[in-house]
Amino acid sequence: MADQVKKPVGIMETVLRDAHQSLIATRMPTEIMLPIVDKMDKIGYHAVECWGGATFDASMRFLKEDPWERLRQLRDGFKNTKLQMLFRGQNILGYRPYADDVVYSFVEKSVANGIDVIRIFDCLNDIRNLQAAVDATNKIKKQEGRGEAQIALSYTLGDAYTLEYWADMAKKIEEMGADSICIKDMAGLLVPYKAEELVKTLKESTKLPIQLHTHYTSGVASMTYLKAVEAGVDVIDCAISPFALGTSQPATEVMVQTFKDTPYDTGLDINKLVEIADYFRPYREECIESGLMSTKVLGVNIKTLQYQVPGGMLSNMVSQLKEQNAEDRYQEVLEEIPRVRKDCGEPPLVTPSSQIVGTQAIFNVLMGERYKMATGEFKDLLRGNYGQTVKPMSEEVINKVIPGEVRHTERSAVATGHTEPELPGIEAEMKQWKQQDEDVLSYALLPQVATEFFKFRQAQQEKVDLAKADTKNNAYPV
Ligand SMILES: [Mn+2]
Repeated sequence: MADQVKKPVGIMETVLRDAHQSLIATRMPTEIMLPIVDKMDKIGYHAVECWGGATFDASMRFLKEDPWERLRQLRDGFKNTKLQMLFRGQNILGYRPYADDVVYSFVEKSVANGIDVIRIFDCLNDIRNLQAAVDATNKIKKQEGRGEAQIALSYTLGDAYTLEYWADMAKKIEEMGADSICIKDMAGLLVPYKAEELVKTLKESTKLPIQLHTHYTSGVASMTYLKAVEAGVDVIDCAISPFALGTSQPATEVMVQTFKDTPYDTGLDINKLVEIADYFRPYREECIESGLMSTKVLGVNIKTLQYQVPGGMLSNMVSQLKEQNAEDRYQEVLEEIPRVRKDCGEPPLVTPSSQIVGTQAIFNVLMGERYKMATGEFKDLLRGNYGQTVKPMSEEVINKVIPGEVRHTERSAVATGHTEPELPGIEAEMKQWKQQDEDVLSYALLPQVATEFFKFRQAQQEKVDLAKADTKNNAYPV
């Protein structure tokens, strides 16, 4: 191998975002992250992923933390390492399409508070829903010299998803002005030899760097990375070992050692990585002890490959069935999911399409008649409000669920009527809570969760102020 040209593979570390999202429901607080940031900054990672929809939601909802403040603190510590975030296209970090002014503002504030790379995906792979976020990132890059747009293809299986389909997508992404492409295999469906084929095809179709993101859920992920790296993939997403495997990513140290002394040698120092692992191990033990990390997420779940259902969707499904006292219908629902997916145009299963398809499958099974009832979100999907699917939807299902209704063919923001600037109205609605510009965006994405958080923040501040108050002179410090 010595005479081969060196092509070091980059490692993106996911422990501060996807790894804890996948293993402990996104509950890692900032205080666990900060003490190790300095050491992580000296590793030489391609990037560290630290922000996204779930981290944004969980930090306000459960941890009572300001996600923007977390980002600023991480930025302060990471002096040499790029920080990366995940972005749901026109849905930003939320669950509905927003007008373009919100997308532009969110991208601007993300970069201003510390993000370098924005990974943008759409749950239907309708790339029209990615354009505003890519343009917004390129605008900031021009102004600030910082900010990269990475487009993620939501990887999935089905008749429509041929190598030609992915090659064509890669070309379109390059034309859109993205800086790199990610194959986002959120369910762990990409098996090793298919990965080799796919990476080779993408490499022939585009000059953009290719990054691979997968989950260990189905047990094949390390082998998938091996074949993908041999086929020329540029960066792989990994998690430090205490937060790796199971529904998370392959372990960073394992991949580093795998490629050591090969042309793909990452150049990362295993001894330094061991120190990072040593730091996170006691926290992992704590999470297992408290039940936050369940053994259910740690093994191999072969149903993922069998039914092509992402791990997170499986656990959601189980808890939804539990609530209905219908856990015994699990197998039926599992078999219904691919049928519902076919009916609505065979979309990838990723937030929010995964929840939409999963919940509808549960309805279909529990009601004893398919589409006797449909969720509002499922109707919206049929109406074209999320954008266009690759395959046509079932006319029969459309006629049953939304008979006679208008169906849209535009990109999601236009289909749902979000064509006028939204921010002024949103700001007017929440101005009593505003302490920083970023608060308007938090409220825009999660109005209820943000309001609860703002109330909590205010209560905390008033308590602090009271303690500081100079009661003798009836004066407060300024
Ligand atoms: Mn993921």
